[in-house]
Amino acid sequence: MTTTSPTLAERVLAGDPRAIARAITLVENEDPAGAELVRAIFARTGRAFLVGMTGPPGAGKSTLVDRLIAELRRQGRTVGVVAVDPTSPFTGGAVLGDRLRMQTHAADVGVFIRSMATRGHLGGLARATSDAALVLDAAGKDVVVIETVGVGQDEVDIVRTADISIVTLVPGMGDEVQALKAGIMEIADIFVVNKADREGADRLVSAIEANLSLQHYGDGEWRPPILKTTATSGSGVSELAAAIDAFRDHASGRAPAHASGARDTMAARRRIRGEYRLRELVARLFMYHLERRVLAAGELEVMVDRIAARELDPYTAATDLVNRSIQLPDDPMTR
Ligand SMILES: Nc1nc2c(ncn2[C@@H]2O[C@H](COP(=O)(O)OP(=O)(O)OP(=O)(O)O)[C@@H](O)[C@H]2O)c(=O)[nH]1
Ligand SMILES: [Mg+2]
Repeated sequence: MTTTSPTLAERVLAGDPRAIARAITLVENEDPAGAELVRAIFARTGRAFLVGMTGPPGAGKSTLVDRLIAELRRQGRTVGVVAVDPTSPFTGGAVLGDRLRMQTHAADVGVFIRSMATRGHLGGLARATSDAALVLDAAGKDVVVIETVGVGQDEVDIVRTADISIVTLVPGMGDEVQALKAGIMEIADIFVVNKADREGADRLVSAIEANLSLQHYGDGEWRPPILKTTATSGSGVSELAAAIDAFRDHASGRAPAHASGARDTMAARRRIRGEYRLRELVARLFMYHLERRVLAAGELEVMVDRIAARELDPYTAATDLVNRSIQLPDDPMTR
């Protein structure tokens, strides 16, 4: 038996909280050691159920997640949380807010909570949250919750990150709900109307319902339920946990009358996710290769300037870059 100390990957797999924290920092910083770590743990992932929680700023997502953690813990399940906070690079406040809001679970070894800043880089965010979720999955967390503020593309990103997408809305936007972006209607597996203690919750439920009734749901297809919650009191949270499980059973084909090959199966989603990550990574590695091995220093910037000045069109520029990287006689990618 060797006496070498366990590697970071081994410590993550053993569920060591300090190793989990370190590993997430590595992937968040796009450190090469983070890529190394993902390689080492990847085969041991895929067991956790990934829950995406999205919605407008201040909808009560973190408060709801805090209650959901309590419910899942009561059922004996371990939980990891990645809370993404796009405002923190500017204010630094909300990350702390997330910690405080979910602090109830700080002493519980069955719970690991991590806030992440987006640094205004959406592609990086999707990658970092996916990798952080992988770390928590490898560490043995049964459920991994990913909280993101819904702003534009983020809703699409969460579909690429999670097994289920929960869209949290609040009363007060009821009248505008018909203007809800089609994107949100399409990605939601469960609608949550939080702050149900406030005036207008039922109106919002009706508005979402009206919107859903315009969609066509095939035989055995999942129709997103609309749940009312009051995160501050915990009301409706056990129903939310039950709805998550019902979706999971449905998506993993355990529920009856489910059409195979449907878009809402977990396997189909995970496959799409894998493809997206592969394509995204290849694009990133290719750019990395171009910038480091093909182009002279500053050459890309010059191209960008010329495009901005309308001297060069982006199609010609991109084709030129691809051709040059392929035609290099000593191309390190093809050696
Ligand atoms: N009245 C009422 N207030 C709530 C409810 N849920 C959350 N809040 C309050 O709403 C505020 C925002 O809650 P958060 O949980 O931080 O909301 P969030 O969606 O995570 O916010 P961001 O992450 O900053 O987008 C807090 O002051 C909560 O106490 C609710 O059900 N009813
Ligand atoms: Mg929050």
